Amino acid sequence: MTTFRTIPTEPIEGQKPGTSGLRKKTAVFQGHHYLENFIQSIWNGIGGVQGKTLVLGGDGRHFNSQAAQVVLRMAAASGAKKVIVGKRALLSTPAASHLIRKRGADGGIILSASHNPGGPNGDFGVKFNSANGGPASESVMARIFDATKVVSELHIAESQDIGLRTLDTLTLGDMEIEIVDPVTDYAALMQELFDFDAISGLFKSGFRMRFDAMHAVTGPYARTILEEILGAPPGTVMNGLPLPDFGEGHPDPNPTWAKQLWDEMMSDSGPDFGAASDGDGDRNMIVGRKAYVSPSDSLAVIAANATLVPGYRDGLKGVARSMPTSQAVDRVAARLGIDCYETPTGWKFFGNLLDAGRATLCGEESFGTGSDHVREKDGLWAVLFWLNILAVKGGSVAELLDAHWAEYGRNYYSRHDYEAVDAAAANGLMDHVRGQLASLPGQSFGALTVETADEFAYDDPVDGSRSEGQGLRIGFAGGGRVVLRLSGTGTDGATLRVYHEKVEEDAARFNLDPQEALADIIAAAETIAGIKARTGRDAPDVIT
Ligand code: G16
Repeated sequence: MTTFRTIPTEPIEGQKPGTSGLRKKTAVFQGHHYLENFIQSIWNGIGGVQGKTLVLGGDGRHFNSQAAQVVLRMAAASGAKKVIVGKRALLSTPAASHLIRKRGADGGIILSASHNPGGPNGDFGVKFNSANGGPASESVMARIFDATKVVSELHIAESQDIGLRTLDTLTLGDMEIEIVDPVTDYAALMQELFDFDAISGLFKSGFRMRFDAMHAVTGPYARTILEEILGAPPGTVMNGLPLPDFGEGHPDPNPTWAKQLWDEMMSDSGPDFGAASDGDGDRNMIVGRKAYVSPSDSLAVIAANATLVPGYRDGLKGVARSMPTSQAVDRVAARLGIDCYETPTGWKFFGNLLDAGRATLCGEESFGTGSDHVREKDGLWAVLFWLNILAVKGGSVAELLDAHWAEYGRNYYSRHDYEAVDAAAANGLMDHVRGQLASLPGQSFGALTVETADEFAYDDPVDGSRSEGQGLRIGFAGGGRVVLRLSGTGTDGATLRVYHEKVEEDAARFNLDPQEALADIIAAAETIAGIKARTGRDAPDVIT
């Protein structure tokens, strides 16, 4: 017999969701009523969960299991009909999105702080996804935030251990809990979209790959799909065991944090293909032997070759990219004669375009790529897309990139991150640049002349909503750009992101180091923003 309790509570300040849900230090989430207040506010903000079916899972980081128990006890106490939960409370973000859609659920809770470090001293996070399987829209998140400011009581079932270790169907009060294998449905979806015979053939021919799961949630997915189903040799997946602290690593798939993979790929005897995914499995990094593929180029290559892949054989309805993402995909869209949408940073902005059938592929410079198969970015999906293209076309990653640039030109691109900067200094820097926007056009910085300067605002073409303050952008004659924005996912001070892009049409200059190719754009950004003086940093913490 389950007992339900109503407990008085007080609003807790600062529960404002960022780019992707609420992210805080794990210890903050473990504080008195912190998690409970936020979950209750989700229920209150979405009009309750009475009679609803939800999906629940997380990336396995420290506090994942305990938090999942709290969510289940609070869903039951508020009258939810059913929760479908991954075994051991694990689900990658794209797998959760798929499950919400496949089962026609009303939404889902994903316990993850994505690529942020985990463990008792790391970060924890809670995301709420809507019935379309995607991150809840800005307006829903605003209602949830409003609810955090007035929450006064918590409804929760009495503490108990709800075993999530075996596939089973349980009840908690009147609520059904269905425990599912986290991998099965997702693997079946991948099998529908990609030519698994061609990819197996590639592995049989001796093609060597390394996939770095970074001790995060994609380990079991990658082992099942790459090694068991597609026949890649055992050991193809490295760091495949999910650990609560990600092996003390930073589960962010980029050249800095996936260093072990990076070093292997940059050696003469490296594997043919390398890839990595993040904490919750929605990001990806693609790298060939001595050939790094920037996320923006990856999106462009996928778009240009999409019809080689069974799930996309009929062509693309349109593509979308976040504003700071390079314009390489725009060139492909122009050639294909399809629309290309420019949205603010945050996967939630793609949802309407995907639902309305205006875009098939979406991507972000922050190592996110995906399509209308789910409503989240999808790390392993991108890896399989590349494998499928390579299996059909033959050749190496470097050759594929060279051929792409030869056809479309190259958009050199690099993002510089300054992490944990003093928040007042970071805001001061943004204000300083904002103050110059009106006077920048016409000014020259070395050989570069500013043509446009503004603060990006997005008018959603589907629902007409407007999102302002989405990044400062400065455009130079010839197509180069600098974009500056503050991250909405960090938990320490402020993270300044400076994005640089330059268009190169001269084939003799397609193989430069991006930092060298972008040197004049980087210098102009420094002159305009005074980054070193204002952040007190000599160099970025992370360059991607
Ligand atoms: C989240 C969002 C992405 C966004 C990224 C970086 O990714 O889902 O859409 O591009 O954060 O955001 P910011 O620049 O504000 O830090 P993830 O993988 O962390 O969920």
